[in-house]
Amino acid sequence: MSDLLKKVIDAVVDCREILLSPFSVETKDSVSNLVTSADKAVEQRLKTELLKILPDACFLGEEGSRTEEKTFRFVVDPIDGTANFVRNLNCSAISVGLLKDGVGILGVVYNPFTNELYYAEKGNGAFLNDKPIKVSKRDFSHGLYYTALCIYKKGLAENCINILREVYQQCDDFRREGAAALEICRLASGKAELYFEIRIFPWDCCAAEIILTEAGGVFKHLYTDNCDIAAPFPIIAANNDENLKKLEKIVRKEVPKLPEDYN
Ligand code: LIP
Repeated sequence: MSDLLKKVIDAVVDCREILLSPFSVETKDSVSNLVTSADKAVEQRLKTELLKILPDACFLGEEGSRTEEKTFRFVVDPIDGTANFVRNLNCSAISVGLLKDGVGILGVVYNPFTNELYYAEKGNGAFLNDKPIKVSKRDFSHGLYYTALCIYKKGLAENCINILREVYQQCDDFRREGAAALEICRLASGKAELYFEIRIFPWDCCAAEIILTEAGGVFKHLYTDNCDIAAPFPIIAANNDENLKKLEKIVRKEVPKLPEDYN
């Protein structure tokens, strides 16, 4: 493990006590879009600590922290699965990805409630609690499909339901946990095979994308020529190329291009 990865992991795990302490809750632009004092405290702590570790980097956080663009960029979701966190469902994670020229080189996803620590560094494999992880070899018909119905833009739910209906007829079963970073790490650790989310933000999936690809999985941003590094996009992911292609065909049939009211 590189010194950089170890320092990033230490900074993430050091935020554990914030998530285990009392917090206050506010709503952002919709009743479902919550932010807590813990989200804000973790984001501020990580912005300080990560930029100490790598002063040449810039920072992009879900709760609004954003510094001037540089070659290296930390992309941080202080609490992925905030709605779960507010309800004490213990299915939330701190997610830190590091990009170099827009390409993922390091990812850490940490659920302090279950002490699950996923991490990866480009070219060095993926790990869960220091044990190597790999995607499964299951085919589509035996695949477990993770998806969401677009909580922050429920007008897109119909598309997601139509895709779910089609995938469900051809896969084994589906799951929804409400924390993209952890769900994508389920694919990386061989516990699930398929993932689609119609509208996800970079901080939700940046770290998990690196962990999944280092575990042998595949990940694809659809319809994106976004120059805005904080814009949402649709993603698909799978344990192998064959399953990804099958999933992509179903998705593109229902959503051939970005929907009109997407952003
Ligand atoms: C959440 C994601 C989840 C997605 C939700 C939300 P947040 O992240 O992890 O998978 O479906 O819309 O984006 O907002 O709790 O950090």
